[in-house]
Amino acid sequence: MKRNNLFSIKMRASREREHISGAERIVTESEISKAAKELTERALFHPKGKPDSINIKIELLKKPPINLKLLDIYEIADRENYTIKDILTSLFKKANIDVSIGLSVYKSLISGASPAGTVMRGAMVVESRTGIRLEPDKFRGIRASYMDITPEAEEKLKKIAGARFTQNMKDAVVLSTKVLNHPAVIAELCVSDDPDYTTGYLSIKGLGYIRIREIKPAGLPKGGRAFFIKNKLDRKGFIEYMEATPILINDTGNYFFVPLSSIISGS
Ligand code: PML
Repeated sequence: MKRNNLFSIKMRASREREHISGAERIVTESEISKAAKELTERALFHPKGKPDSINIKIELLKKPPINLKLLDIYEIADRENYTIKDILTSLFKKANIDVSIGLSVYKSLISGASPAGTVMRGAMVVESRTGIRLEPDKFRGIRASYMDITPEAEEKLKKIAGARFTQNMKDAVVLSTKVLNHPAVIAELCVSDDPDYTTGYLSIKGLGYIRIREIKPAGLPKGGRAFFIKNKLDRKGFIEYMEATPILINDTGNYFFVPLSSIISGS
């Protein structure tokens, strides 16, 4: 289906100024009301509680979105055979990320990566060899925004994921596909800050989105994202891409439920 005159619609919900949830869509004019209703309901019935403020922002996209194919999704079938440290160590090696830097980024995310020890609204941006953080505001971080998946591609994703499909996963793999498409990014690590959602992921350039069950203990209200980058970065262009360039996923890849060893040996 041809999709002209597209609108970005974003929801942000908070209570006593503290962020509870956020989500966004890219839709045609005729889809705006339905999408606004769905996003409002998501805000109202979020596991983190009732908001006292819901902000819905609707704007016409100034430029057409770039179409991308969704990353392939992997789920570690034998997760229970390993500690989280073993899994992250193997995956950081696979991603060419210095393991001690990777593990220290993971620890920052699960303890609150802002200088105040709170959850950041955006992502840490980390040089993969030095560990230097490059986001201009270390309280806020860099937020990937303006992305969605077409209804046709979402249907395909539901088919390949089956019972493993969740709304959180869909939003996350769409976001990660945008993030990994930037030439400087080699990987993205994510731990949800929702205390009940304990599945996270590491996406690796050239491989895909690797879902990691029990990436954190249940009940922990901490988490966040980290973008691992190569040593050189045009910061202005990077922020413009992450925060302002629209991306629309129009095709999906595969969903693999496989042992860790086969993910590590894949290319
Ligand atoms: C979030 O809460 O924003 C992160 C969701 C991570 C989803 C991981 C998955 O289920 O694949």
